[in-house]
Amino acid sequence: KGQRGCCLWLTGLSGSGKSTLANALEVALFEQGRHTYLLDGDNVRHGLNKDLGMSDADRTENIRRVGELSRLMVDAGLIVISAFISPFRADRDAARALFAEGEFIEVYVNASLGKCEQRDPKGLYSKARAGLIRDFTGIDSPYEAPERPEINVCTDSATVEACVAQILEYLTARQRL
Ligand code: GGZ
Repeated sequence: KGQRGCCLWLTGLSGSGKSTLANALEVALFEQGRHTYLLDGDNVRHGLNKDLGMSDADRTENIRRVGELSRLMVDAGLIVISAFISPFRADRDAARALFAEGEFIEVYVNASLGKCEQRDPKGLYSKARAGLIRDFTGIDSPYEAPERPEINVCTDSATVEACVAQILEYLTARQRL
């Protein structure tokens, strides 16, 4: 029962905690005996999408391909965790449209720009502020926050463990675990 695939789509600013949460979530799901796959910029932008940059059009194409790839992996029965900034609402909605009802679970990794910039784990915000990186999300490229995400995790205030628990509870309540 419940061994169906689904796509947990993590959207949020750079430094919001998508990767940290995605990794912790993968461990928790593994402990539940579920087969998962984590898609993120690190394994997609160096291979499948290495022809794409950070322009609006390239981000749209990045998300379109990742949506299609997630769809195929969910067909194979996996729980796919797709962790991309995915700044445009229309692109996330187009990915959602590839899935059956309940299969696409939008998780807003909700952290204020101020906190993300404070953390700046890779020093990218300071480079963007200095004009060394252009089209940086939140600085000179937009982020359209989800209006009705299935799950909203506040990584400003909640621990990683609490955010993982919140997502597992959602999956359990929807009989996805
Ligand atoms: C935003 C950028 C940029 C620009 C490089 N804007 O936090 P990170 O470092 O590790 O992850 C970010 C990643 C963004 O790739 P995505 O595929 O998630 O973006 S999108 O969904 O918009 O297609 C960030 C780094 O790449 N990075 N330049 N200009 N983030």
